[in-house]
Amino acid sequence: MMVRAPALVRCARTARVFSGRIFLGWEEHELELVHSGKVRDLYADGDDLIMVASDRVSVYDVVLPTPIPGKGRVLTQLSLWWFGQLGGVIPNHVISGTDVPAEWAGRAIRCRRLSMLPVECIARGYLAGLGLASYQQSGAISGVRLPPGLGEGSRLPEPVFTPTTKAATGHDEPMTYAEVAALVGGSVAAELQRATLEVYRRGAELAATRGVVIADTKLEFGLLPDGTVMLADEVLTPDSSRFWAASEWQPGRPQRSLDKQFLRDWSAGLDWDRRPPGPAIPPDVVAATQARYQELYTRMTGRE
Ligand code: Q0Z
Repeated sequence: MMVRAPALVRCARTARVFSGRIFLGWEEHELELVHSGKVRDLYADGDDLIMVASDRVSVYDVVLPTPIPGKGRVLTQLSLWWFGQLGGVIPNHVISGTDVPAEWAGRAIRCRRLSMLPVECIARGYLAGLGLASYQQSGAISGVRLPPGLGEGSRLPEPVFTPTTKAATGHDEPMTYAEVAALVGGSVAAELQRATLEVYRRGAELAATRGVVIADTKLEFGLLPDGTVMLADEVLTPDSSRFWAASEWQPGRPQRSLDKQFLRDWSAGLDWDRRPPGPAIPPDVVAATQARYQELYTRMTGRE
């Protein structure tokens, strides 16, 4: 994990009382960096957390040295929009998309600190990645038998809940539903499965009306002190889900990524072993990728 000095940021959160009146003042204080991910950072601000999306981008799990301008804003605004759309499905950790330090405006979310559940909750509606590998080996994913004759990119008869472990290091391992229940208890496991499949169904259905296939998605959940299960982290962004153009979808071959295909096509032509450090991205590929993220956001939300 990358360790950085705490950021000194301006935060309008301090209430002070003078002669019976409350003043909300701008005051500088330190935020402690609690996690640094490949493309996002997580800070603590008192009891709250602030999730900050950067413009960093990864291909084949390697972060490239060149940022994609606007990517952090697009992913943050898309996630906030989905949290709003999905409020009736499950409560979420968002406190505010605007009460954040000015230097992170538009690409940070203030959220409630939850007790995170140690399960990556994945819903799959199409066969790709580890779901495809599992199907080809055993004809099943996460203990759910699938019909024969499916191939890469095939649509599943219905979405399947395919949870995995959250490994601190190394790779996440598939879990059966029974293993999730043994880990978090039967009633929480049932809620994770219900909410994961419902978020995926609603997201995929809405995306379909905009010409976008959401093949699968990974969600994270946490608990309030009273035991309420809440949706946390990011939701239905291209960093947590596979987005394909419906017009290009063709089962039986690898699908083209709606967001990262220009990066993949360009990097495939390089003499690079897909290990760090990654190569600098040329300006035309940056511009094309930036336009893809922007277009995806506008297509889904109707916003600029
Ligand atoms: C999210 C992550 C990121 C690196 C912890 N509401 C919450 N309460 C407690 N913990 C988390 C959340 Cl969202 C939490 N992550 C993932 C996010 C950078 C890692 F922005 N880890």
